[in-house]
Parts: sequence; structure tokens; C-alpha cells
Amino acid sequence: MRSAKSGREYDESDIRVRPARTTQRRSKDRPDYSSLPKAFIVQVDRGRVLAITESGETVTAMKARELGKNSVVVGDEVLLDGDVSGNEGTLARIVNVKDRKNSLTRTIDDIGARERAIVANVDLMIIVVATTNPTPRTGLIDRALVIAFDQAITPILLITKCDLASSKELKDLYSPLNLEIFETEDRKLNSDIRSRLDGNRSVLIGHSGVGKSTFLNAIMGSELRAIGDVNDVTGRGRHTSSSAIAFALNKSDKAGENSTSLSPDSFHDKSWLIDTPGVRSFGLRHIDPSRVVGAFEEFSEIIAKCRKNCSHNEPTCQLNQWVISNPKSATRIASLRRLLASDAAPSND
Ligand SMILES: Nc1nc2c(ncn2[C@@H]2O[C@H](COP(=O)(O)OP(=O)(O)OP(=O)(O)O)[C@@H](O)[C@H]2O)c(=O)[nH]1
Ligand SMILES: [Mg+2]
Ligand SMILES: [Zn+2]
Repeated sequence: MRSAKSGREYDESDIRVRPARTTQRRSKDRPDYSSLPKAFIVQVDRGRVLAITESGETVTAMKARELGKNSVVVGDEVLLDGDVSGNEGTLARIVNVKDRKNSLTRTIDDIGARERAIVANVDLMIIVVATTNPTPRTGLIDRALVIAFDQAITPILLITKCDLASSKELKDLYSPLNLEIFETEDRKLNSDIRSRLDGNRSVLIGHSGVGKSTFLNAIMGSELRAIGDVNDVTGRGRHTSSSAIAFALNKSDKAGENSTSLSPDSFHDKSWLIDTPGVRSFGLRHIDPSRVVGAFEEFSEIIAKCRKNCSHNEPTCQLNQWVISNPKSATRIASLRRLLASDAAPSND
């Protein structure tokens, strides 16, 4: 920047010379990766990583040590070194992970102190909830919505097992939100949501046993993923799927031709559907309370009338009046208050 007080006027040489020196120094530290092949991560299973290259090869890869633990997740775009032929017995090396546009993390312990990324770079988050078996738990849905809002992922609600019980309660609760809701019955494919997947990278999220893998199989028209039953005693799923995996989709008007292979022509142009293991909870640590409130957009007009710095859980909070005349929103308001009060620590609700 030019300063009137400086001893002399700056000229072009000041601009050119200094940056050139730093660039030179930097390129010595950082290897030039520009010619390395790009790839898309489709599976990470106990250290074994599968990637798809731009030319459509499925490659087994390992992470370069300097990338660190848990540095590569499904949905990551990476650069590969070494043997990228995809031939039997070959191993490529992941040397660089592109900055993520977003990611989803889940808690991996009971107190929620530890979180681990499970997927990255997604456009749609399909929050899967069953009408029954397992019993719907709205706490998880609300947490997922907060994360979707925070990470700029479009959320969609998919209500499964509508053949077993009515979806009315769930729909009443979530239809005031600006949220697309789809239903499936008796494990059958829902063609509306199928076309919604076109052009997107979508991830299925939900408790164990809600039917994520069943839905993926219906979409793919093939039993690609193992399906588990729901335990009669606990009413919970059995954590059948143990790792996340991405499948390439054809356009919905060519859905019948979905290939069961993992190899698309180019990963950039493909629609992807990612199945994940059932989550116990999502941590909301690192999410600012104002972002939590932002995810409850159906209350934004009411909350705008609250006093400045309202905790939204105090006598003058505008939500208190609102809930009296809108009793149906009581569950969501309670959920918002729980999330704010818990300082966004996870729970198993
Ligand atoms: N009646 C009925 N059962 C369903 C439906 N969708 C899934 N199921 C059953 O629900 C059970 C669990 O399905 P999965 O697809 O394994 O559930 P998941 O969400 O992948 O579970 P995890 O992999 O453990 O996270 C299976 O017995 C399915 O057959 C449905 O629409 N109706
Ligand atoms: Mg599953
Ligand atoms: Zn308030």
C-alpha cells in the first residue's frame, strides 16, 4: 500500500521482486503436485482406501504418512502418486487432499469428546428416519439439521417404513420447516427422491436400522449392501454397515442401467450416493449458538423480536408466547432449547 509519509514512491519493482523471492523459496519446500492424477475417495475401511481416478480406474491406495490419521474420508478429492493403474496387487499413494467444502463428523465416544469425520464434500444430506422400529428420535434429526445448516448442505428428510406406522406425526413436526420430505413404504424405491439425486453428491444419515442400506439397494437395483434386522428386545439396529461407501449413479431416467461397479467415467460429472454406518450422535461442538438458532429457521421471525442477547430460555423470550398459540411447535422449541443449553454437547436423544 502506498503511504504518503514514506520516503519514496513505490514503483512496480517493489511489487515484482519481493513476491518472486518468496515464491521461489516456497516451491523448494512444497513438491509440485500439479501433474499428479486426481481421484475421488469411495471407501475407507480400516486403512484400506479405494479411489476412482478421472479416467475411471478403481485404485487401492494408502495414505502418505505425513497426512496423518483420519485425514482421508469418503468424498475427498485427492492426488495420487505411484502405481495408479488399478491393476491387481498395485497400490497408489495419496499425497494430497483437496480442501473440503464441507464435512460431517460423528461422535465416537459416549461423552462426545471425540469426533471423527465420516464424509466430505456433499451437496445433499438425506436424514433417514423410520416411522417405527427403531422409534424415531427427533433429537438426532434436529442435530443433523443444525450441521447441515452450518456446513451449507441441503437437508432432506426421508421417512421409511411407512408401511408399518403412520408418518403423520413426523410430517406435522417437520413440514413447517423449509425442508423436502419424502417417504418410502415396504422397502420400495421412491421415484421422486430418485430424480432428486441427479447431479448431486448425497449422503444417507440416520440411526442404525432405519433402512439406509435398504434404500441404497433399492436405488441401485441391486443388493450391494448387507441389510440388518432390528433387535426385538432393544428396538435398535445392529450396526450392520461398518464403513461409509460411495456409489456412482446414472441419471434417474437411465436408472435401470446403474452399474454395480464402482467405476464411473469421471467422478466430477457423476451423481453419488453415500451409505454410512448408523450414527449414535452428532457432536455440535465448534458450532456457534447463533448458527444453532439459524438452523431453526421456522422461528426466525419470532426470535427477531426477542431482546438482544436473549438466551431463548428465559421469561421474556418470544418463543414462550408463540408456543402457546402454536402447540405443535413445542417439540422443536424444546429441542432448540436443549441444544443451546447442552452447549451443543452430543446426547443420544
Ligand atoms: N417394513 C419395512 N422394513 C424396512 C423398510 N426399510 C428397511 N426395512 C428393514 O429395516 C431393517 C434395517 O435395514 P438396514 O437397511 O440394514 O438399516 P441401516 O439404516 O442401513 O442400518 P445400519 O447399517 O445398521 O446403520 C431391515 O430388516 C430392513 O428390511 C421399509 O420401508 N419397511
Ligand atoms: Mg446399513
Ligand atoms: Zn428468545
